Amino acid sequence: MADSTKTFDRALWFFGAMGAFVAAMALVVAINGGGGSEAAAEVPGEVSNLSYELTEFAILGPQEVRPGPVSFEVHNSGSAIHNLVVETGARTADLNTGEIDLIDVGDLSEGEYVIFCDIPGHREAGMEATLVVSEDAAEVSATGHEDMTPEQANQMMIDSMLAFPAETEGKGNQPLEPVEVKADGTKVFELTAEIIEWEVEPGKFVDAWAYNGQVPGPWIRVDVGDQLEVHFTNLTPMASDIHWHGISTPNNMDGVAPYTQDPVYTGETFVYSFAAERPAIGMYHAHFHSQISVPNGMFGAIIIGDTPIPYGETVSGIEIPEDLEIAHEIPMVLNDAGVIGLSLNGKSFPATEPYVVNEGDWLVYHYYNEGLQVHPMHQHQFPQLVFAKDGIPLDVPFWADTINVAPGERYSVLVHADRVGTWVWHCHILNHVERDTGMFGMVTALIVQE
Ligand SMILES: [Cu+2]
Repeated sequence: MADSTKTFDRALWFFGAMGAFVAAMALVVAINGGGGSEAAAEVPGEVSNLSYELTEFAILGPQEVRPGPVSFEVHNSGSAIHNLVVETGARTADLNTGEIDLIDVGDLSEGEYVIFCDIPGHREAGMEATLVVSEDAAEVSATGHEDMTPEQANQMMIDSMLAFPAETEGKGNQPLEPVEVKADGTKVFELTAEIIEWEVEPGKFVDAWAYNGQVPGPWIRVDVGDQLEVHFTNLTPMASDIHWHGISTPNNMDGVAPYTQDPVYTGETFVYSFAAERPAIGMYHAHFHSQISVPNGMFGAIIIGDTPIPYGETVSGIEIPEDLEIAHEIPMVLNDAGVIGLSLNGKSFPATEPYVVNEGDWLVYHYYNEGLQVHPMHQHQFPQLVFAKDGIPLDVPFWADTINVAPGERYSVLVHADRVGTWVWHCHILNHVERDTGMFGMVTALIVQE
Protein backbone atom coordinates (compact mmCIF):
# COMPACT_ATOMS: atom_id res chain seq x y z
CA MET A 1 0.00 0.00 0.00
CA ALA A 2 2.69 2.45 1.06
CA ASP A 3 4.81 1.45 -1.95
CA SER A 4 2.02 2.18 -4.40
CA THR A 5 1.27 5.46 -2.62
CA LYS A 6 4.87 6.50 -3.07
CA THR A 7 4.83 5.48 -6.73
CA PHE A 8 1.64 7.46 -7.13
CA ASP A 9 3.26 10.49 -5.51
CA ARG A 10 6.24 10.14 -7.83
CA ALA A 11 3.90 9.91 -10.81
CA LEU A 12 2.05 13.01 -9.68
CA TRP A 13 5.32 14.79 -9.28
CA PHE A 14 6.42 13.73 -12.76
CA PHE A 15 3.23 14.99 -14.38
CA GLY A 16 3.51 18.15 -12.28
CA ALA A 17 7.05 18.63 -13.55
CA MET A 18 5.93 18.07 -17.14
CA GLY A 19 3.13 20.57 -16.60
CA ALA A 20 5.54 23.16 -15.28
CA PHE A 21 7.89 22.55 -18.17
CA VAL A 22 5.09 22.96 -20.72
CA ALA A 23 3.96 26.11 -18.90
CA ALA A 24 7.52 27.44 -18.97
CA MET A 25 7.74 26.74 -22.70
CA ALA A 26 4.40 28.46 -23.29
CA LEU A 27 5.67 31.44 -21.31
CA VAL A 28 8.80 31.63 -23.44
CA VAL A 29 6.73 31.47 -26.61
CA ALA A 30 4.38 34.17 -25.29
CA ILE A 31 7.27 36.45 -24.35
CA ASN A 32 8.95 35.91 -27.66
CA GLY A 33 5.62 36.52 -29.36
CA GLY A 34 6.48 33.96 -31.97
CA GLY A 35 8.72 36.72 -33.37
CA GLY A 36 11.66 36.83 -35.69
CA SER A 37 14.94 35.02 -35.92
CA GLU A 38 16.48 36.79 -32.89
CA ALA A 39 13.80 35.49 -30.55
CA ALA A 40 14.00 32.01 -32.03
CA ALA A 41 17.72 31.99 -31.28
CA GLU A 42 16.98 32.40 -27.55
CA VAL A 43 17.00 28.82 -26.34
CA PRO A 44 15.23 28.69 -22.99
CA GLY A 45 17.54 27.58 -20.17
CA GLU A 46 16.86 24.17 -18.75
CA VAL A 47 14.58 24.38 -15.73
CA SER A 48 16.38 23.60 -12.48
CA ASN A 49 14.04 21.57 -10.34
CA LEU A 50 14.88 21.84 -6.66
CA SER A 51 13.45 19.43 -4.08
CA TYR A 52 12.48 20.72 -0.65
CA GLU A 53 11.24 18.87 2.35
CA LEU A 54 9.15 20.63 4.99
CA THR A 55 9.12 19.42 8.55
CA GLU A 56 8.81 20.73 12.13
CA PHE A 57 10.33 23.24 11.88
CA ALA A 58 12.80 23.33 9.07
CA ILE A 59 13.09 23.66 5.32
CA LEU A 60 15.46 21.00 4.03
CA GLY A 61 16.87 21.26 0.54
CA PRO A 62 19.32 22.96 -1.76
CA GLN A 63 20.70 26.35 -0.82
CA GLU A 64 22.04 27.37 -4.22
CA VAL A 65 21.14 27.20 -7.88
CA ARG A 66 22.33 28.66 -11.14
CA PRO A 67 20.45 31.62 -12.64
CA GLY A 68 17.59 30.74 -14.96
CA PRO A 69 14.19 29.12 -14.77
CA VAL A 70 13.62 27.32 -11.48
CA SER A 71 10.87 25.03 -10.25
CA PHE A 72 10.38 23.61 -6.76
CA GLU A 73 9.15 20.18 -5.81
CA VAL A 74 7.97 20.62 -2.23
CA HIS A 75 7.11 17.68 -0.02
CA ASN A 76 5.55 18.04 3.41
CA SER A 77 7.14 15.25 5.43
CA GLY A 78 6.16 16.84 8.72
CA SER A 79 3.05 16.26 10.74
CA ALA A 80 1.54 19.74 10.60
CA ILE A 81 0.30 21.75 7.61
CA HIS A 82 3.11 23.66 5.89
CA ASN A 83 3.71 25.68 2.74
CA LEU A 84 6.68 27.19 0.98
CA VAL A 85 6.72 30.83 -0.09
CA VAL A 86 9.45 32.49 -2.14
CA GLU A 87 9.94 36.20 -1.53
CA THR A 88 9.28 36.78 -5.23
CA GLY A 89 5.68 35.76 -4.58
CA ALA A 90 5.74 32.19 -5.87
CA ARG A 91 4.17 29.82 -3.37
CA THR A 92 2.87 26.32 -2.91
CA ALA A 93 -0.58 25.45 -1.67
CA ASP A 94 -0.95 24.69 2.03
CA LEU A 95 0.22 21.09 2.16
CA ASN A 96 -1.08 18.41 4.46
CA THR A 97 1.23 15.70 5.73
CA GLY A 98 2.65 13.69 2.84
CA GLU A 99 1.43 16.06 0.11
CA ILE A 100 3.67 17.28 -2.68
CA ASP A 101 3.34 20.44 -4.76
CA LEU A 102 5.35 21.49 -7.75
CA ILE A 103 5.58 25.18 -8.47
CA ASP A 104 7.11 27.29 -11.18
CA VAL A 105 9.29 29.86 -9.40
CA GLY A 106 10.15 31.67 -12.63
CA ASP A 107 13.44 33.04 -13.90
CA LEU A 108 15.77 33.83 -11.03
CA SER A 109 18.68 36.18 -11.60
CA GLU A 110 21.76 36.29 -9.40
CA GLY A 111 21.08 37.23 -5.79
CA GLU A 112 19.69 35.89 -2.54
CA TYR A 113 16.08 34.83 -2.14
CA VAL A 114 14.42 34.13 1.19
CA ILE A 115 12.07 31.13 1.27
CA PHE A 116 9.79 30.38 4.21
CA CYS A 117 6.60 28.78 5.48
CA ASP A 118 3.96 31.44 6.17
CA ILE A 119 1.72 29.38 8.45
CA PRO A 120 1.62 31.59 11.59
CA GLY A 121 4.57 30.91 13.87
CA HIS A 122 6.36 28.48 11.58
CA ARG A 123 8.81 30.95 10.06
CA GLU A 124 9.81 32.16 13.53
CA ALA A 125 10.21 28.53 14.66
CA GLY A 126 12.85 27.89 12.03
CA MET A 127 11.11 27.45 8.69
CA GLU A 128 13.13 30.02 6.80
CA ALA A 129 16.06 29.52 4.45
CA THR A 130 17.99 31.44 1.82
CA LEU A 131 18.43 30.32 -1.76
CA VAL A 132 21.55 31.79 -3.34
CA VAL A 133 21.35 32.17 -7.10
CA SER A 134 24.84 32.28 -8.53
CA GLU A 135 26.76 31.35 -11.66
CA ASP A 136 29.12 29.46 -9.33
CA ALA A 137 26.42 27.07 -8.12
CA ALA A 138 26.70 23.42 -9.06
CA GLU A 139 24.30 22.08 -11.66
CA VAL A 140 21.23 20.30 -10.36
CA SER A 141 21.74 16.61 -11.01
CA ALA A 142 19.28 13.93 -11.99
CA THR A 143 18.73 13.07 -8.33
CA GLY A 144 17.13 16.47 -7.85
CA HIS A 145 19.85 17.45 -5.41
CA GLU A 146 22.69 19.79 -5.89
CA ASP A 147 26.00 18.01 -6.05
CA MET A 148 24.53 14.53 -5.64
CA THR A 149 24.79 11.86 -8.29
CA PRO A 150 22.73 8.66 -8.06
CA GLU A 151 25.94 6.89 -6.97
CA GLN A 152 26.41 9.37 -4.13
CA ALA A 153 22.76 9.02 -3.12
CA ASN A 154 23.23 5.24 -3.05
CA GLN A 155 26.31 5.59 -0.88
CA MET A 156 24.54 7.95 1.53
CA MET A 157 21.79 5.38 2.01
CA ILE A 158 24.34 2.62 2.66
CA ASP A 159 26.35 4.78 5.07
CA SER A 160 23.23 5.80 6.97
CA MET A 161 22.21 2.16 7.41
CA LEU A 162 25.65 0.98 8.46
CA ALA A 163 25.69 3.66 11.18
CA PHE A 164 23.17 1.52 13.12
CA PRO A 165 23.22 1.02 16.05
CA ALA A 166 24.59 4.39 17.13
CA GLU A 167 25.31 5.32 20.72
CA THR A 168 23.54 8.43 21.98
CA GLU A 169 23.09 9.98 25.39
CA GLY A 170 19.94 9.22 27.32
CA LYS A 171 17.52 6.30 27.36
CA GLY A 172 13.79 6.39 28.03
CA ASN A 173 11.35 3.84 29.51
CA GLN A 174 13.56 3.13 32.52
CA PRO A 175 11.56 1.28 35.19
CA LEU A 176 10.35 3.71 37.87
CA GLU A 177 10.83 2.56 41.44
CA PRO A 178 8.72 4.04 44.23
CA VAL A 179 10.60 6.64 46.29
CA GLU A 180 8.71 5.33 49.30
CA VAL A 181 6.31 2.55 50.25
CA LYS A 182 4.10 3.81 53.09
CA ALA A 183 3.06 1.72 56.09
CA ASP A 184 -0.33 1.07 54.43
CA GLY A 185 1.44 -0.18 51.27
CA THR A 186 0.88 2.97 49.20
CA LYS A 187 3.57 3.27 46.52
CA VAL A 188 4.85 6.81 46.20
CA PHE A 189 6.32 7.83 42.84
CA GLU A 190 7.83 11.11 41.71
CA LEU A 191 7.54 12.58 38.24
CA THR A 192 9.22 15.88 37.47
CA ALA A 193 8.69 17.57 34.11
CA GLU A 194 11.33 19.89 32.76
CA ILE A 195 13.00 20.90 29.53
CA ILE A 196 16.16 18.93 28.98
CA GLU A 197 18.75 18.49 26.27
CA TRP A 198 17.95 15.21 24.48
CA GLU A 199 20.07 13.50 21.84
CA VAL A 200 17.41 12.29 19.43
CA GLU A 201 19.87 11.09 16.80
CA PRO A 202 23.66 11.11 16.84
CA GLY A 203 24.83 14.67 17.43
CA LYS A 204 21.31 16.14 17.16
CA PHE A 205 20.34 17.62 20.52
CA VAL A 206 16.88 19.06 21.00
CA ASP A 207 15.11 20.81 23.88
CA ALA A 208 12.83 17.98 24.91
CA TRP A 209 10.01 18.27 27.45
CA ALA A 210 10.66 15.28 29.62
CA TYR A 211 9.56 13.45 32.76
CA ASN A 212 12.52 12.62 35.00
CA GLY A 213 15.00 13.49 32.27
CA GLN A 214 13.85 10.74 29.90
CA VAL A 215 11.97 10.41 26.62
CA PRO A 216 9.72 8.44 26.91
CA GLY A 217 9.26 9.10 30.61
CA PRO A 218 9.96 6.30 33.08
CA TRP A 219 7.96 3.09 32.80
CA ILE A 220 5.54 2.64 35.71
CA ARG A 221 4.54 -0.93 36.53
CA VAL A 222 2.30 -1.83 39.45
CA ASP A 223 0.01 -4.64 40.53
CA VAL A 224 -3.77 -4.69 40.61
CA GLY A 225 -4.80 -3.55 44.08
CA ASP A 226 -1.80 -1.27 44.62
CA GLN A 227 -2.48 2.21 45.93
CA LEU A 228 -0.52 4.86 44.01
CA GLU A 229 0.56 8.36 44.92
CA VAL A 230 2.30 10.18 42.09
CA HIS A 231 3.91 13.48 43.07
CA PHE A 232 4.03 15.52 39.89
CA THR A 233 6.27 18.60 39.87
CA ASN A 234 6.10 20.88 36.86
CA LEU A 235 9.32 22.73 36.01
CA THR A 236 8.35 23.45 32.38
CA PRO A 237 7.49 27.05 31.45
CA MET A 238 3.81 26.25 30.88
CA ALA A 239 1.11 24.90 33.14
CA SER A 240 0.56 21.17 32.91
CA ASP A 241 -1.17 18.11 34.39
CA ILE A 242 -1.00 14.35 33.91
CA HIS A 243 -3.75 12.37 32.24
CA TRP A 244 -3.76 8.62 32.96
CA HIS A 245 -4.74 7.34 29.52
CA GLY A 246 -6.54 3.98 29.70
CA ILE A 247 -6.30 3.83 33.50
CA SER A 248 -9.33 3.70 35.78
CA THR A 249 -9.26 6.67 38.22
CA PRO A 250 -11.69 8.86 40.15
CA ASN A 251 -12.75 11.89 38.12
CA ASN A 252 -10.63 14.31 40.15
CA MET A 253 -7.52 12.29 39.26
CA ASP A 254 -8.17 12.24 35.50
CA GLY A 255 -5.71 15.07 34.91
CA VAL A 256 -7.76 17.42 32.77
CA ALA A 257 -7.20 20.95 34.06
CA PRO A 258 -9.22 23.06 34.63
CA TYR A 259 -12.17 20.60 34.66
CA THR A 260 -10.91 18.04 37.15
CA GLN A 261 -8.13 19.97 38.90
CA ASP A 262 -6.33 23.29 38.75
CA PRO A 263 -3.51 23.58 36.25
CA VAL A 264 -0.15 22.73 37.76
CA TYR A 265 1.75 25.95 37.20
CA THR A 266 5.51 26.21 36.85
CA GLY A 267 7.19 25.27 40.11
CA GLU A 268 4.06 23.63 41.59
CA THR A 269 3.47 20.04 42.66
CA PHE A 270 0.22 18.09 42.40
CA VAL A 271 -0.35 14.69 43.98
CA TYR A 272 -2.28 12.10 41.99
CA SER A 273 -3.69 9.43 44.25
CA PHE A 274 -5.62 6.43 43.03
CA ALA A 275 -5.94 2.69 43.37
CA ALA A 276 -4.81 0.41 40.56
CA GLU A 277 -8.30 -1.08 40.25
CA ARG A 278 -8.09 -2.98 37.00
CA PRO A 279 -5.43 -4.48 34.76
CA ALA A 280 -4.31 -1.91 32.18
CA ILE A 281 -1.76 -1.23 29.48
CA GLY A 282 -1.95 2.51 29.58
CA MET A 283 0.06 5.62 29.12
CA TYR A 284 0.46 8.90 30.92
CA HIS A 285 0.91 12.27 29.31
CA ALA A 286 0.20 15.95 29.70
CA HIS A 287 -3.33 17.04 28.79
CA PHE A 288 -3.07 20.82 29.28
CA HIS A 289 -1.00 22.27 26.36
CA SER A 290 -0.60 18.70 25.20
CA GLN A 291 -0.15 19.79 21.58
CA ILE A 292 3.21 21.26 22.63
CA SER A 293 4.41 19.15 25.51
CA VAL A 294 3.43 15.67 24.32
CA PRO A 295 5.08 15.80 20.87
CA ASN A 296 8.09 17.31 22.61
CA GLY A 297 8.41 14.31 24.91
CA MET A 298 5.99 14.38 27.87
CA PHE A 299 4.64 10.82 27.63
CA GLY A 300 5.31 7.49 29.25
CA ALA A 301 4.02 3.94 29.66
CA ILE A 302 2.14 2.53 32.65
CA ILE A 303 1.14 -1.10 33.07
CA ILE A 304 -1.12 -2.46 35.80
CA GLY A 305 -1.13 -6.20 36.43
CA ASP A 306 0.02 -9.16 34.41
CA THR A 307 0.30 -9.20 30.65
CA PRO A 308 -2.78 -11.06 29.32
CA ILE A 309 -1.05 -13.65 27.11
CA PRO A 310 -3.47 -16.24 25.63
CA TYR A 311 -1.55 -19.18 27.10
CA GLY A 312 -2.49 -22.54 25.68
CA GLU A 313 -4.75 -21.15 22.94
CA THR A 314 -4.45 -22.12 19.29
CA VAL A 315 -4.77 -19.18 16.92
CA SER A 316 -4.90 -19.78 13.14
CA GLY A 317 -3.36 -23.19 13.70
CA ILE A 318 -0.48 -21.95 15.82
CA GLU A 319 -0.40 -23.11 19.41
CA ILE A 320 0.66 -20.69 22.11
CA PRO A 321 2.48 -22.82 24.72
CA GLU A 322 0.84 -23.19 28.10
CA ASP A 323 4.21 -22.76 29.83
CA LEU A 324 5.48 -19.94 27.62
CA GLU A 325 7.93 -17.58 29.27
CA ILE A 326 8.33 -14.03 28.05
CA ALA A 327 12.02 -13.36 27.45
CA HIS A 328 11.60 -9.62 26.83
CA GLU A 329 8.69 -7.25 27.25
CA ILE A 330 9.30 -4.14 25.18
CA PRO A 331 7.34 -0.90 25.41
CA MET A 332 7.54 0.75 21.98
CA VAL A 333 6.38 4.34 22.09
CA LEU A 334 5.76 5.97 18.71
CA ASN A 335 6.08 9.68 18.08
CA ASP A 336 6.26 11.78 14.94
CA ALA A 337 6.05 15.44 15.89
CA GLY A 338 7.53 18.23 17.96
CA VAL A 339 11.24 18.39 18.61
CA ILE A 340 11.42 14.60 18.98
CA GLY A 341 9.97 13.96 15.52
CA LEU A 342 9.67 10.57 13.83
CA SER A 343 11.00 8.22 16.47
CA LEU A 344 10.78 4.96 18.39
CA ASN A 345 11.13 5.37 22.15
CA GLY A 346 12.39 8.93 21.76
CA LYS A 347 15.17 8.10 19.31
CA SER A 348 15.52 8.36 15.56
CA PHE A 349 17.42 5.71 13.56
CA PRO A 350 20.39 4.97 13.81
CA ALA A 351 20.05 5.90 17.51
CA THR A 352 17.06 3.57 17.97
CA GLU A 353 17.72 0.63 20.26
CA PRO A 354 18.42 -2.76 18.68
CA TYR A 355 16.84 -5.66 20.58
CA VAL A 356 19.14 -8.66 20.89
CA VAL A 357 17.34 -11.91 21.72
CA ASN A 358 18.00 -15.64 21.53
CA GLU A 359 16.57 -17.98 18.92
CA GLY A 360 13.28 -19.35 20.18
CA ASP A 361 12.55 -16.45 22.55
CA TRP A 362 8.98 -15.28 22.97
CA LEU A 363 8.71 -11.49 23.03
CA VAL A 364 5.97 -9.06 23.92
CA TYR A 365 5.79 -5.64 22.29
CA HIS A 366 3.44 -2.98 23.57
CA TYR A 367 2.94 -0.28 20.93
CA TYR A 368 1.87 3.11 22.26
CA ASN A 369 1.15 5.90 19.80
CA GLU A 370 1.82 9.30 21.38
CA GLY A 371 2.21 10.99 17.99
CA LEU A 372 -0.16 12.72 15.61
CA GLN A 373 -0.27 10.15 12.81
CA VAL A 374 -1.07 6.49 12.25
CA HIS A 375 1.96 4.19 12.04
CA PRO A 376 1.71 0.70 10.50
CA MET A 377 4.32 -1.20 12.50
CA HIS A 378 5.91 -4.02 10.57
CA GLN A 379 8.18 -6.70 12.02
CA HIS A 380 10.13 -8.53 9.35
CA GLN A 381 9.87 -12.33 9.33
CA PHE A 382 7.86 -12.86 12.51
CA PRO A 383 4.08 -12.51 12.59
CA GLN A 384 2.74 -10.60 15.58
CA LEU A 385 -0.08 -12.11 17.62
CA VAL A 386 -2.30 -9.23 18.66
CA PHE A 387 -3.68 -10.28 22.03
CA ALA A 388 -4.78 -6.94 23.54
CA LYS A 389 -6.05 -3.65 22.17
CA ASP A 390 -5.73 -0.63 24.49
CA GLY A 391 -4.90 -3.10 27.25
CA ILE A 392 -8.19 -4.98 26.82
CA PRO A 393 -7.55 -8.69 26.15
CA LEU A 394 -9.07 -9.88 22.87
CA ASP A 395 -11.47 -12.81 22.93
CA VAL A 396 -10.22 -13.57 19.42
CA PRO A 397 -6.50 -12.80 19.16
CA PHE A 398 -5.13 -12.62 15.60
CA TRP A 399 -1.83 -12.78 13.76
CA ALA A 400 -0.68 -9.93 11.53
CA ASP A 401 2.65 -8.82 10.15
CA THR A 402 1.72 -5.14 10.10
CA ILE A 403 -0.26 -3.41 12.85
CA ASN A 404 -1.81 0.01 12.30
CA VAL A 405 -1.39 2.02 15.48
CA ALA A 406 -3.39 5.27 15.54
CA PRO A 407 -2.76 8.14 17.96
CA GLY A 408 -3.86 7.20 21.48
CA GLU A 409 -4.00 3.47 20.67
CA ARG A 410 -2.06 0.63 22.25
CA TYR A 411 -1.59 -2.79 20.71
CA SER A 412 0.04 -5.63 22.60
CA VAL A 413 1.55 -8.40 20.53
CA LEU A 414 3.40 -11.66 21.03
CA VAL A 415 6.29 -12.58 18.74
CA HIS A 416 8.13 -15.89 18.47
CA ALA A 417 11.70 -15.15 17.37
CA ASP A 418 12.44 -18.57 15.92
CA ARG A 419 14.85 -17.72 13.13
CA VAL A 420 18.36 -16.31 13.49
CA GLY A 421 19.23 -13.04 11.79
CA THR A 422 18.97 -9.28 11.88
CA TRP A 423 15.35 -8.49 11.13
CA VAL A 424 14.31 -4.90 10.67
CA TRP A 425 11.28 -3.65 12.50
CA HIS A 426 9.78 -0.38 11.34
CA CYS A 427 6.86 1.86 10.48
CA HIS A 428 5.81 1.06 6.93
CA ILE A 429 5.05 4.64 5.89
CA LEU A 430 8.19 4.87 3.84
CA ASN A 431 8.97 8.51 4.39
CA HIS A 432 8.86 7.85 8.14
CA VAL A 433 11.97 5.68 7.69
CA GLU A 434 13.91 7.04 4.73
CA ARG A 435 14.80 10.51 3.54
CA ASP A 436 17.09 11.75 0.81
CA THR A 437 20.12 11.55 3.06
CA GLY A 438 19.39 7.95 4.04
CA MET A 439 17.57 5.89 6.64
CA PHE A 440 16.22 7.67 9.72
CA GLY A 441 13.22 7.81 12.03
CA MET A 442 11.00 4.87 12.92
CA VAL A 443 13.27 1.90 12.27
CA THR A 444 15.08 -0.50 14.54
CA ALA A 445 16.04 -4.16 14.36
CA LEU A 446 15.38 -7.37 16.17
CA ILE A 447 18.67 -9.29 16.30
CA VAL A 448 18.05 -12.98 16.86
CA GLN A 449 21.17 -14.91 17.81
CA GLU A 450 21.78 -18.66 18.23
CU1 LIG B 1 4.98 6.06 10.60
